[in-house]
Amino acid sequence: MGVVNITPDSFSDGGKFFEPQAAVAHARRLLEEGADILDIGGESSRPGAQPVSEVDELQRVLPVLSELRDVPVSVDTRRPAVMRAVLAVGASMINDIEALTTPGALEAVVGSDCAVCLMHKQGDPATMQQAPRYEQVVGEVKAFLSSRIAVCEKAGISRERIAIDPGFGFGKTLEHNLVLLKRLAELATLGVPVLAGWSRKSTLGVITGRPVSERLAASLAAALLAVQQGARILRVHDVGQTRDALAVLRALEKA
Ligand code: 7PM
Repeated sequence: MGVVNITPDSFSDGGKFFEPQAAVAHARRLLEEGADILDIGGESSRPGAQPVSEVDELQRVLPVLSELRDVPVSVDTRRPAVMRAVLAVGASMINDIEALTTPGALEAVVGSDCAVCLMHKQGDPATMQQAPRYEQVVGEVKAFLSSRIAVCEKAGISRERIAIDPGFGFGKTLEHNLVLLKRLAELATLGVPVLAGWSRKSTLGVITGRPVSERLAASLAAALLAVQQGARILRVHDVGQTRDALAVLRALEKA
């Protein structure tokens, strides 16, 4: 899954893809590099990001989405009205960091055949990194995702449509993120594909001491480790390089 940011305050791209045409061009490049699906978002979930109005979010996402009707596109949004609007113009997946807990979100997706990504987070983006606390992080994340799968199925969203995500960096310390990565296979036992997003994240900055522009090697290492623990979808900025790293893993599996 290739990340296409359309937010002017996007943390790793400096807002340079805000113009719809630039975002579409970036999306096309990620597809050429081997992305199977693109994740586009008009509201930054970065801690401390400026809130974006619903109208602004739609004005950012819809022009890009309508240029990408021929390819699988996931839309990163928490708003039911945005979900309905993007599904009406052909979005393939809703990537919701709230795991469809917002009132009206389940109803917004149930009538379509889109895929959904249910992500775990603790707290809200503005404050979630201040003091994340868990008794047992893997058990709590797994129980939350399991209950959201059950709620979705009860609402009429079949399992085949669902992916789950522990939400690396979303209300998690370095240690929480590492335990979740080490034991990611335990989430895979829930029986739906696991999505992992480590690309360029600040946890990798803590581990390596490097700024966001220098986290490619660490991102590739984390991506491979996630796949070794059962991840099926990788949310990444650097699609071509991730493809190459995965090719080495695949070659090893065949040997
Ligand atoms: C700070 C925290 C800055 C997170 C930027 C981010 C994920 C996501 C994002 C993820 C799913 C980023 C992120 N991360 N959706 N959206 N899983 N499903 O690195 O890990 O772009 S935003």
